Amino acid sequence: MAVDSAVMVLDGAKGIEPQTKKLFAVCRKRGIPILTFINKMDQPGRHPFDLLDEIERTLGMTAVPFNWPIGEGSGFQGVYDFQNHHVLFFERTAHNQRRAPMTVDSFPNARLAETLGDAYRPLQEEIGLLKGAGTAFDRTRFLTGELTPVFFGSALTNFGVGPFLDAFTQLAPPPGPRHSSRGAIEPTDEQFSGFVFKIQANMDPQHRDRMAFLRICSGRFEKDMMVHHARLGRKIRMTRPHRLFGRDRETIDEAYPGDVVGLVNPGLFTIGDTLSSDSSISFDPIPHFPPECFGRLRTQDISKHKQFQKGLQQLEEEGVMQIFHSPDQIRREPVLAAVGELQFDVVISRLENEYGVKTSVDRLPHALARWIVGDPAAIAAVYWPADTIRLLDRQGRPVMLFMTDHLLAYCIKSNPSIKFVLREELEQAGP
Ligand SMILES: Nc1nc2c(ncn2[C@@H]2O[C@H](COP(=O)(O)OP(=O)(O)O)[C@@H](O)[C@H]2O)c(=O)[nH]1
Ligand SMILES: [Mg+2]
Repeated sequence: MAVDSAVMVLDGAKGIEPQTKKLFAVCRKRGIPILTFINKMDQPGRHPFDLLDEIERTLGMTAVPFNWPIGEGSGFQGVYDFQNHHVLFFERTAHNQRRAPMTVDSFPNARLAETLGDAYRPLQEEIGLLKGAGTAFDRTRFLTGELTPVFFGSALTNFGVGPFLDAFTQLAPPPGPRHSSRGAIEPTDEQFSGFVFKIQANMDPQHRDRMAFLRICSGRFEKDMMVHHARLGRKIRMTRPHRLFGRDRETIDEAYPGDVVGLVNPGLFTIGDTLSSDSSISFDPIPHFPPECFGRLRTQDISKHKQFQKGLQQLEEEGVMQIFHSPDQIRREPVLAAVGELQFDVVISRLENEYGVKTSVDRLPHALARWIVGDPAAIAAVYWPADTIRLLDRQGRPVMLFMTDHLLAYCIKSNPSIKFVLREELEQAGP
């Protein structure tokens, strides 16, 4: 079943991590409902109240627990399920063997007290506190992303995952409409439409091909159908469509709204492309984050120049990072622009594993990038402060790196005749 909903997985010891916030921002922008799974309850972690509080404070979402952990770390005994009024027992031993759930309709409960021992009293108190706090589940607020149902469990030991997925299929809404140049496209619309939301190279080391992931928005997708490619302005044939699950892929004959289809990508697709049987449709662009981390990418393998360039181009097409170059030929190393620190490691390890090129990154202290738009003569005449770096993107458009908001604001103020824009603003304004 296809759904329009996201799962936020938190580490019970770490809570909200920087990448969680970024992904959350995407969901917020699109009003996608979020279910939360707090993982690793079998290990020492933070108190559940502390975690709920962090979700509410940092993400501004009401967090409503659907189950509640009993005991913590090595004393973790299971969860109390508020919906079904039963306790699911966690068993550390016995090859995942599960004890039958115990029905607990009300508290206090003598039988449960006896079963849980020392863990009973805190559970009873915490459930009392939750009842008192009185945040009830509200479907409307869930659908608008203002409220998230929260489930505690342990993925590694497959504890609480099944009940979570059951709740997910119950709660998550079916695929909704998507905004396009011609207004909302409903999943029930007859004309086929979809958009590319992800590209990945070398998914399968045996095939070494690039896969474009197409999300179907309306109509019926059929193998070998001819569709209009909005950005290229021409028709293409949908050959070799795949269904992907983890590392497995199988070819398919048809697909429906909400489904994701993998297309082997011979360089035809980029993220955000619209495919449709109606040539007048073009879906709104996919939002992306401005880069915040920059570094010069060095390689010692001079002999691998071709592989190095190919790797960089493919990783940039996937949206892993962006590549900038110096306008003069003195500094040859490209500058990587990434949304998070982790992406540098991804680039280095993928260049090595998939393209056979060893690299390293020298971090730059800069934190902001802006495209410079204006009369070329005016741009050439700008006096740039010493801490800025002048670069070009792949299309040869000028980009400046700044270390601080303060310095950027200063440059904007001293150069009223030119514009400092984000990539999104640049692309919305058209080429
Ligand atoms: N004890 C325990 N370890 C887990 C659980 N889920 C994942 N891990 C382990 O945690 C490590 C990091 O995985 P995880 O935090 O899920 O991935 P991340 O998304 O890259 O942070 C891996 O070694 C996993 O096997 C769990 O429920 N319990
Ligand atoms: Mg982790």
